[in-house]
Amino acid sequence: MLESVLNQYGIVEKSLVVENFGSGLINNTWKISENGNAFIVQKINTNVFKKPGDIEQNIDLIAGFLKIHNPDYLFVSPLQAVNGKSMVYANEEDFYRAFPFVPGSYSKDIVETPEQAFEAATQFGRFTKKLKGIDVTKLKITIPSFHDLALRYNQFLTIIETGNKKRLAESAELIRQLKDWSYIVDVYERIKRQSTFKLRVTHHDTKISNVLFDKLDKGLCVIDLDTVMPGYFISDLGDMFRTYLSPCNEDEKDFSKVIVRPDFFEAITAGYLSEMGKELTNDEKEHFIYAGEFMIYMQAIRFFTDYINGDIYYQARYDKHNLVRAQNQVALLQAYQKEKECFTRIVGKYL
Ligand code: GN1
Ligand code: MG
Repeated sequence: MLESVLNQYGIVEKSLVVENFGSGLINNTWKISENGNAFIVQKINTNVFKKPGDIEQNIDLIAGFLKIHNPDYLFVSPLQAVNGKSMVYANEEDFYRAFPFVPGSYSKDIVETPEQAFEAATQFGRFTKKLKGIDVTKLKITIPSFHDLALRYNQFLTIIETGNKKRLAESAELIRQLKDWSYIVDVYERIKRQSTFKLRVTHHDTKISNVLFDKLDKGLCVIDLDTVMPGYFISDLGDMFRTYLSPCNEDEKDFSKVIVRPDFFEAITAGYLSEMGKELTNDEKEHFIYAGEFMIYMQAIRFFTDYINGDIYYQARYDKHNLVRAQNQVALLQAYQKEKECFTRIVGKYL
């Protein structure tokens, strides 16, 4: 299959080295190397991205805007296939696209140092800032209601009424805890009504593996732009808190290892605000710490809903994998909330 995709990009070299690349749960990604040249090829999950053409249009719109307004910004555009399109399909329904591999770049799955967190947060802040001025209403919504916490919460309420009774009975304590946090949804409902919260070009998947670093560990650019859509800054900032603060990720089963590191919180804050500090409104600044609660809570609900649904969205590698992920995120949110006073002091230094 991959061979026919590569052919459509005019790559026919026989001595290709094909490696799996990255650790995403949704799309499949490979690195293809041939004689010192390298490409990234990605298969789009069309169960999640129902209209892959929309992704292509968004990337074209962004690339066009940057070319005029910020030509020096490093933006990795998809490669054109022989037929001139940047997306090809094989098997009638599977969509693929390819990117040039940025020479000397590498990506990482784990944030090891506060400096790396600072670099990543600077990159995601810069991405939104460089796209200031674009008409966000022209961007396609590649996943409808993707970070709409109110909708996610309603899906959770529905599934706890209609889902698998045995799995629900075993999860009573977790459900109680998730319901106790419903005030996080109320805050979001208010945000949606406020004109003081701006819709900006938002990445919506700010995990560390979506940043390219150079050999000196400096951030180069952001990648994986499928979920770039209009959104609130709390999505991007909050997902960095969610994924960089703890030394372990959402798959960790030993929840005593799920802790939050204030020095990493400070690094994210400093990096993000170095780009976005002058852009945020006062109301947005007041929700800086809320961003983490918003994203961690939403992810807990999404994993749990999928677990009760029979693991149809997130690839589960073992029976209770999505339950463990949900419990892990609950532990993370508890640890996060314990540090709120400390976070308030840190944010006060930068805002
Ligand atoms: C998915 O596939 P990946 O790792 O880029 C998900 C994110 C979640 C994440 C949790 C389109 O991202 O929203 O935060 O898993 N992406 C989509 O690991 O649902
Ligand atoms: Mg992604």
